[in-house]
Amino acid sequence: MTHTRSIPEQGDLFGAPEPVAAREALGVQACVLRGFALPWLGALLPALDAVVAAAPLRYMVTPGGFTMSVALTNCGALGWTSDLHGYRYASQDPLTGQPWPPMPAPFLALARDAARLAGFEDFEPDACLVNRYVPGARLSLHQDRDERSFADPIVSVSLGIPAIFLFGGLARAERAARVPLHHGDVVVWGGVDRLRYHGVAPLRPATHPLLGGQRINFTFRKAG
Ligand code: MD3
Ligand code: FE
Repeated sequence: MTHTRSIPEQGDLFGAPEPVAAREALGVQACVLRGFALPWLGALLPALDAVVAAAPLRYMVTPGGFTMSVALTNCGALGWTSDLHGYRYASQDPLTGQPWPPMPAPFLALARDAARLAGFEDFEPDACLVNRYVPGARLSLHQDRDERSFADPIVSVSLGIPAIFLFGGLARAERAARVPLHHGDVVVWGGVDRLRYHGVAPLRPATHPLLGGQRINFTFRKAG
């Protein structure tokens, strides 16, 4: 893949091409699409309510015996889970014994659209992890390595109160950049940036007019 992809454009009334979203580079193959999810909110929020009604947000335990400060659930064919035995993707929700709720159509459409804009055609996510942060919740630096292949990108959608995303390097010790993420921002990572260490700094108390005192993050992956 080249590193100078053309930005998809759409003409305005006067024929001048206009970028469809502000694309901010985070790395060679990582970028933030500021506000990209905002036009989708009317479809995303009711679909999120349906997912959480079928598969409630819950606090999982890590293999090290710590309870995560981030509550999570999943939709799609596969869902990420953690317990004392380890991390893995599973087709059933361990809490209900049922399959995870299906990935809502607007979730999938948004993820594919964002991936394409970032230069990754034909992204077919089969897993959407839903993370919920309240003030004080955090995600320590880690790599996403539980997927079968690292060839596909990861798309993340931020909603609600802001967070500082920590974007490190391929070694844990590398100093992480701090990237503020706001309601509606979408981030896409792939290729050479796929295995970079990343995390989320402890959330500061805040209130969002639609979502109250919480941040919701969707992470789309091809896990299987
Ligand atoms: C950077 N979640 O669930 S998604 C996670 O905001 C996770 O809830 C974060 O990290 C959140 O695993 C951010 C971001 C993400 C995902 C994969 C990446 C960032 C990445 C892979 C490489 C580099
Ligand atoms: Fe991660």
